[in-house]
Amino acid sequence: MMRFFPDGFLWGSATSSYQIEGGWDADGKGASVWDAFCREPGRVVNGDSGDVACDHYHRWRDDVALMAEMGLKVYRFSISWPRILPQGRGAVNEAGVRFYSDLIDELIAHDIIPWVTLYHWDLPLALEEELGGWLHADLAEIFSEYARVCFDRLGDRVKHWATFNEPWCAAMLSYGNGMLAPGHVSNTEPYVVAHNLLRAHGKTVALYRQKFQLEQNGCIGITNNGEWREPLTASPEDQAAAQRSIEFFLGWFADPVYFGDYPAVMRERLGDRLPVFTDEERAQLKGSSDYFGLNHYSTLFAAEPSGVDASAVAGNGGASADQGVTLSADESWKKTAMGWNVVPWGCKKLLQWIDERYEHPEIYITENGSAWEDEIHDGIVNDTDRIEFMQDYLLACHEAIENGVRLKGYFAWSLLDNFEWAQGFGKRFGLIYVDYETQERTTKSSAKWYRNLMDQNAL
Ligand code: PNW
Repeated sequence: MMRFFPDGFLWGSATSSYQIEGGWDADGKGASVWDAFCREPGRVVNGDSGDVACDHYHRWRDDVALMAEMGLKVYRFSISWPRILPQGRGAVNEAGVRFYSDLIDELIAHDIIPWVTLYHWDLPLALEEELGGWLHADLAEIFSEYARVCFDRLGDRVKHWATFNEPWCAAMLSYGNGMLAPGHVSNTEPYVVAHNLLRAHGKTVALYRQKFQLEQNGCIGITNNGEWREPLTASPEDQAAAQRSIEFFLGWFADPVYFGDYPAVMRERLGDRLPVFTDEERAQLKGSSDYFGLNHYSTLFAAEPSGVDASAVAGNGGASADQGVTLSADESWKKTAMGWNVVPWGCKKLLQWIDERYEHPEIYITENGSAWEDEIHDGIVNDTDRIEFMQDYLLACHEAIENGVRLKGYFAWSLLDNFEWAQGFGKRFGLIYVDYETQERTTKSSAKWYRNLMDQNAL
């Protein structure tokens, strides 16, 4: 049986600047916090860095040709802020603007829609050193000025913008458990950082809507990451724990964007550690996304902590104990090379949860994918695990659509094998295999399978 997706469904694939570009100091680019972080011993597996990565900064033309060959309709990528503004503010680096401008022209020439994220974690190092990065309230204004340059120079051709990629990671993994740059460990900083990211988002969307949207006729939103939390048992306590866990994860960022404020349960449990929005900020935030961008990878069980558990709660970051939820996995679940659980029905349940809570928004899955121990033999990468993963997650998406969820697009993470942050180059998420010695690209079996799916608009 063929399962068709709605007409106009957008099929694509995604990358981010630091993970693929390389050219870390090319043509006037400033350093980012990731350039510095990778140079700190012990931060990244193998001492890997994105100095060269997939060398996309020099190979972009060939990479667009590969995308066209694959049949992509959308290419989601991010702009490196310090390539545009080497110091984070002030003088514009024209060579940086030209790189993205040329890339966008090339995509459009191949009928590929550019979907542009303004921030995928590579903060200009100067802002970290001068102001303390996202801990500083001024970053909201400074970010919106950077965004203004992008709208002004590229917005004539870019019709799909996202302010931030996964602010949860930028708060919890960068400032909570220290896994991502700048590597702070704290149970107060994530809430301050998240607050400033949200303020920056609200300000930037207001700017776009007031000064650019009418003329440029594009849309703007934010991409959040959300994992599903399944109640471990049917008890009311475990059900409440699962709901609380999702609100602490996804609601933390999506509630302000849809309702203008944080979930009540966060205020109850965090008290003064959770900053307060001004009336103006609340008004700016409410309704500040034209679509619901979702990155989804995995699922865990959630339970009310009991006994010894209550003081040592398993979780996702330094401040993760704040939610007061015990997370666990089912032994029988298949795991990817990242150790993440493959649970397609969790994707369907999360889509339905979002549909209900946020009043039936248009949703785009801006990332979904999996890492496996891919090997190349005689020029072939037969990544059947990845095909099975995509097939099963897309079946779950299709069921959600049949149940009324307004899912409008799906972007596979990732186009190319790339620099997987603290994991370095060891984890391969790509539809295209990259030999990092020679920079040779080899289309994996999954890319051919995906091309067929995109062409038919059906599973
Ligand atoms: C996302 N987690 O990161 C990012 O947007 C990508 O840059 C990244 O390569 C991709 O997913 C795969 O990791 C995540 O711990 C990092 O829950 C960590 C988590 C989720 C997403």
